[in-house]
Amino acid sequence: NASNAASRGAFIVMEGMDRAGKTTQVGKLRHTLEEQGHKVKTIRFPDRTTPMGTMIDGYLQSKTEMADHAIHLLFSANRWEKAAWIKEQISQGYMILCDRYYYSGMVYSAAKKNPALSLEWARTPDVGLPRPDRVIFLDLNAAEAEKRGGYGEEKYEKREMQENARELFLGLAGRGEESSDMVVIDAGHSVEQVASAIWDEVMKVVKAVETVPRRELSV
Ligand code: Z5A
Repeated sequence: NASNAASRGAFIVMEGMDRAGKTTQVGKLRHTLEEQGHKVKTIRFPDRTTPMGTMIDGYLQSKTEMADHAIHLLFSANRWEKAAWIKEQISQGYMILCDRYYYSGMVYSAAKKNPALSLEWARTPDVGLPRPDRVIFLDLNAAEAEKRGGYGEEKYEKREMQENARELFLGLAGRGEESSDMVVIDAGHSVEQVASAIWDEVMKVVKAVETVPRRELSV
């Protein structure tokens, strides 16, 4: 109802490629929002601290093997573990800044090009999760990302996987709910320039949530 909508926080997701600056920008955005008097909490996926997160961490570090569908469902379950918490914080008026969410879930699994694991299949287990008020996709090509320190040792940190994932991310701009939720920001500029472009978007959302109720992801 309108009174709940008036006091709720916004749910803002930062998405992007490896090294695009998601963590850096979540930190800066938190600072700016807090300076303006907002209550803020941050969260990141995968959340490697939970039992499911521990299994995901083992997989990403190539310590364990898992079927593509099984690891996909674990990433989704890891979000479901936090769904009630996210709803609760938003209803208490907290701005939630989330470093990666179901967009990464869809895109990295589909980027494996397993014919039995389409983008649409990959989205299904996340239906019903809290829907973001805005998803900021920090766009950076693989060559630029590599200049920021080269890839590490984790499973998906390979040029081909990153390029497939980027193409799929950009394609989400034309897909259903994602097309209205996602905004693409060029992450190839200075930290300050990117932060300023993000703030322009977030300002609009902070205003909009005063009248728009929280929603869930639908099919
Ligand atoms: N994954 C999945 O498959 N399914 C899922 O459902 C989910 C995730 C949720 C681990 O993610 C993997 O999980 C990931 C997707 C998959 N695999 N890949 N690739 P993660 O979030 O734990 O790891 P990450 O994305 O690789 O984090 P990251 O490398 O830390 O990236 P970042 O947060 O975007 O970047 P950063 O730490 O802010 O910055 C990286 C460096 O660049 C750092 O030295 C900064 O100082 C520098 N930087 C930042 N901004 C700039 C600018 N503007 N200019 C120059 N340098 C900059």
